[in-house]
Amino acid sequence: MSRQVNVSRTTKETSITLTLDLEAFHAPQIDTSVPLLSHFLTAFAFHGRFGMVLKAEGDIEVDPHHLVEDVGLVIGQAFHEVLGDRQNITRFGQRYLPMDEALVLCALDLSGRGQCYWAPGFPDRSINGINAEVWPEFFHGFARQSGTTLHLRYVSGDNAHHVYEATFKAFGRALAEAVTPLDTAGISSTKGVL
Ligand SMILES: [Mn+2]
Repeated sequence: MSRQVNVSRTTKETSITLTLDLEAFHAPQIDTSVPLLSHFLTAFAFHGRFGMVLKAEGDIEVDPHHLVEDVGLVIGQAFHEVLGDRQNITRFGQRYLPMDEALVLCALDLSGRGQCYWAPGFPDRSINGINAEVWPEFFHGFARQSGTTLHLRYVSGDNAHHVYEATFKAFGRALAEAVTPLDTAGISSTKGVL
């Protein structure tokens, strides 16, 4: 089964191209021009075992906000397209993920209804000049464009880098579970449609 898709999106603020392959994992090739975002997305792709080639540039001199949000939208669009009618997928995924003192929970449902529930408590400290408020924007963008019910919860952690890296890893593992094909044919819904 081939589950590969190419997505590109260009606006006056950002230009992004992505190749996503759910069947052929390779070392992530991520270049977003925001090294911290590239670092977190590499962790996401690696731990999700997603084949990802991502190139993104934008008006980061204004604020990395546009780029981070738009990368979330493009990754969300790629999952939306690659899953098609969402036949034969596990649908739900969840992961508690520790990184040293940090602990984060991600639980998600490839429901077709895009909404991110970002629980309070995540550190509001910036990392290397990147304001913490950009990170929920990534997940809101992904959830909206992919049609995913996405819950993210801060459990513990003092170090903002640990907390946000754990969040991206938890997201990768939970999403990997949800996209895993089912042995039994059909849609994972009693309504018969997602
Ligand atoms: Mn790190």
